[in-house]
Amino acid sequence: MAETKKLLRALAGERLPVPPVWMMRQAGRYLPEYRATRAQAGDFLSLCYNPELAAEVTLQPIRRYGFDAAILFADILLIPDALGADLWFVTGEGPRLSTVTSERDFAALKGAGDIHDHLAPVYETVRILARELPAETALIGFAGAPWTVATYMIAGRSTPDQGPAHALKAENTALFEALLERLTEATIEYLSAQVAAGAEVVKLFDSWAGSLKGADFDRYALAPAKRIIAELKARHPGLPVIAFPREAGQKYVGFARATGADCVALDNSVRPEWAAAHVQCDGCVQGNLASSHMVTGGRALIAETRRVVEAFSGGPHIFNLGHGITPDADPENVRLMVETVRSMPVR
Ligand code: 1CP
Repeated sequence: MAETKKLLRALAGERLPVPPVWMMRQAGRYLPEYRATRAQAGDFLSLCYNPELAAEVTLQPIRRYGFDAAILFADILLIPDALGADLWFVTGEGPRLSTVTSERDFAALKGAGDIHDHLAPVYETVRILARELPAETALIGFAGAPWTVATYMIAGRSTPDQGPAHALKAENTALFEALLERLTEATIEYLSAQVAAGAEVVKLFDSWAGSLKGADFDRYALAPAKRIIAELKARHPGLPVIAFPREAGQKYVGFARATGADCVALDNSVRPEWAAAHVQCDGCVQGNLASSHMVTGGRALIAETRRVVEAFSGGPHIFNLGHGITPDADPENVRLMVETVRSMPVR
């Protein structure tokens, strides 16, 4: 049967007259219905581990906007939680974790194969979504890439420059690499279980890849992605993978080829015209409207949305933002973006 889901067609390398569209953090605080369900769950982590409510918030933006893809509602920090780190969220500030900076901390972590009991509610969310999503909507599972997750585990919180992780990498390389290895294995286990539960695509978020330079980027961003993708594709032949080495800059060139990713997601620090010439030549790209337009709206939103669609119109493209939508965004601007993408003259 010919594939009918537009997202899967783009990921298979097809250039579509109208690109599929979805949005990072599309289930989130800018939506009043999300805030209501989160209040019902009590707090953010309880929402992540409640399959019915997590499925509900995943579906909310699909009902509202008819996006071509739904992304599982969960968080990249559920892996450290499942490995036995303490995790909590401080309202208005973000995540806090117990830190891993010594051999003793590392020895207390669970093995990669021991995460599934803890993460069973997430797999149940995927099963509910696979059942309830409209036939034309693709289901994306995800995990954080090992480097990005390690930056939170080492620092115990979000850091502007990933300083503590860079310090451990320099001062105790063996421990740092052991942590990345554990995370690589756990990520393979976690994503593989999401696929078994019904995820049709997986995305690897390396949000802090941009702070790895030169050989460090190849060793700690590119190599783990390559290994995760190879193992997932061995276990699930034909599984499409989106990689997001955020702020990789010049390192976006050749990243898909080097890692085996079917698509690279672009942040908005790269010009779409440049990326069309240097990245899209290897296959599908995703991106890359600045999320600030979801706050400001108006003619600039329309003009920049058209510019992104135009720039990538020569090849396979998935329309998205360059990073997650922010809580201060206006839901009506999201509608304007989707309408603009879908009402452009057919190419
Ligand atoms: O208060 C709230 O309700 C929580 C806000 C929130 C949300 C909606 C957090 C806390 N996580 C999420 C969900 C989430 N996180 C999804 C769900 C699906 C969707 O996109 O709709 C996804 C894919 C993520 C991924 C995620 N979490 C990333 C990678 C993508 C990115 O934004 O770069 C990262 C870095 C996180 C960590 C995280 N989770 C939440 C916060 C506040 C943070 C820290 C972010 C930072 O360090 O700046």
